[in-house]
Amino acid sequence: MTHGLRIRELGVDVKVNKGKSTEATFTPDQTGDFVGHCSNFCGAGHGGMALTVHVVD
Ligand SMILES: [Cu+2]
Repeated sequence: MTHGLRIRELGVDVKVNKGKSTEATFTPDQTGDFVGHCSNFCGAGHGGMALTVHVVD
């Protein structure tokens, strides 16, 4: 399946093509917890594909 990763508040929005890896580079300008989700509908587990990035000082 092709997946995606979107972390809106950090300006991250990448596609991850089936069988490939993708690199996302970003420089946060604020601290906090930022939730990202899969941005490409990928099947039954799609809604649970989330992660949290913790940005600390
Ligand atoms: Cu998905």
